[in-house]
Amino acid sequence: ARLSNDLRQAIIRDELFLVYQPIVELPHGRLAGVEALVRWRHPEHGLVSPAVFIPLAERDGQIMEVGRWVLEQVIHQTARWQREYGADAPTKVSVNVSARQLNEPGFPAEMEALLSAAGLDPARLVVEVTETAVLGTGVALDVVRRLHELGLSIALDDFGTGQSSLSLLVDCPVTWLKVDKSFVDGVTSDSPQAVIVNGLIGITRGLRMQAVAEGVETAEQAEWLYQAGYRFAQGYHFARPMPASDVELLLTLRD
Ligand code: G
Ligand code: G
Ligand code: MN
Ligand code: NA
Repeated sequence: ARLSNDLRQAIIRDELFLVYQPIVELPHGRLAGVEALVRWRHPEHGLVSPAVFIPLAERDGQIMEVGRWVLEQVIHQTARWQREYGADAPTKVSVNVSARQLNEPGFPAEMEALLSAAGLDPARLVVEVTETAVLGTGVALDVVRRLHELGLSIALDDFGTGQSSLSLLVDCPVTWLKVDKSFVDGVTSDSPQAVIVNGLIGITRGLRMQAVAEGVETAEQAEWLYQAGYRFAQGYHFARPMPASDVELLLTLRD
């Protein structure tokens, strides 16, 4: 309850901030995009993980304000990169959207208003949703379809760990399949996870989607994934989540 009250003040007191984790192209590791991840610097407890406060905010409804703040920040940052770096700007910026936001029928209109106010091309933005969030109700699937119609692309996050319904890949306009770290962790051993990660490449190819391997931590995993057909990856082996200014350093250093 304390933390929940504190979160109410966090936006006003400017305690939330965003970091961006590079998504890279294999095998060379060229920057393909970034994923925005929210952080909370609590005045007493220091950094509070979104793994703690996002579920909390989902339960008490504050996710609507937190989610809106995240979206505004991401859209402004992306528009600024587009203006200042043009063709060299991060091609795609991903933002995580929670179940509550997806169940808000007004969400696509809110998204459209924010994009047009910032003059941002919707094609720059990727909305990351989880299987569980989309499967909840008919509203969520409809909202996802409308976001796609606006020109945003959709990423299915943590794929394989939710209520993995393959029919979702049929019903939902998914462009990016983000294969969860828990599977990627097992690729270099003779494991069921390796078989699944291998198999998902065939599915994404056939369905004209792109697979992204999440949580890549070693060169061996990166090499294995490349050999298996993966062209996109994300993880500490390549880069940790970083402030926007560090992303700009990468942009100026890029080829
Ligand atoms: O960044 P980190 O690995 O600590 O994130 C932990 C969890 O919080 C992940 O599941 C991630 O998707 C989620 N998360 C991070 N930032 C956001 C955000 O801006 N919105 C939502 N809804 N979830 C986020
Ligand atoms: O649920 P989602 O995939 O959005 O969560 C992404 C989270 O995973 C972020 O909090 C990010 O900090 C974390 N992350 C990204 N790459 C790695 C990695 O290589 N190893 C570990 N342990 N965590 C990672
Ligand atoms: Mn994500
Ligand atoms: Na994920």
